[in-house]
Amino acid sequence: MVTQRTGHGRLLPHTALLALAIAAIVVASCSNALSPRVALRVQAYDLSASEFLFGPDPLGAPALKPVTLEFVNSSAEPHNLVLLAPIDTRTDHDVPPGQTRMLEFVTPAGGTYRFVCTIHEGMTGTLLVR
Ligand SMILES: [Cu+2]
Repeated sequence: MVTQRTGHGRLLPHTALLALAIAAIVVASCSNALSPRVALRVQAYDLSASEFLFGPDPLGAPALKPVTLEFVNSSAEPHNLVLLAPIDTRTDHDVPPGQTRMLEFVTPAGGTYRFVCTIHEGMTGTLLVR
């Protein structure tokens, strides 16, 4: 009696745990593959011939979501978009006027994060995640 019960006791939890682990992996990979990426858009534009801005600023985004960020250079000058750590992703250095670049990343936890153009000192923006 006692031996049989411990025998079942050993088998069933392992089988159940294995099934749960497989189910968790399947659910996790499915939800990643199927969850649509959040579309964000930010542009660089000219305030004057020598003063450039990002807009919108702040740029809002949901926390912990895969996003596709479209960077549109609406300016007459080349610019770039660099999202600083912990996001740590960037376009190429010179995005010509009128061109668009796409960046993909997962947003961090709620907070404010800076992005900059490394060509123009002081050209910065804020990603507001919540
Ligand atoms: Cu710039």
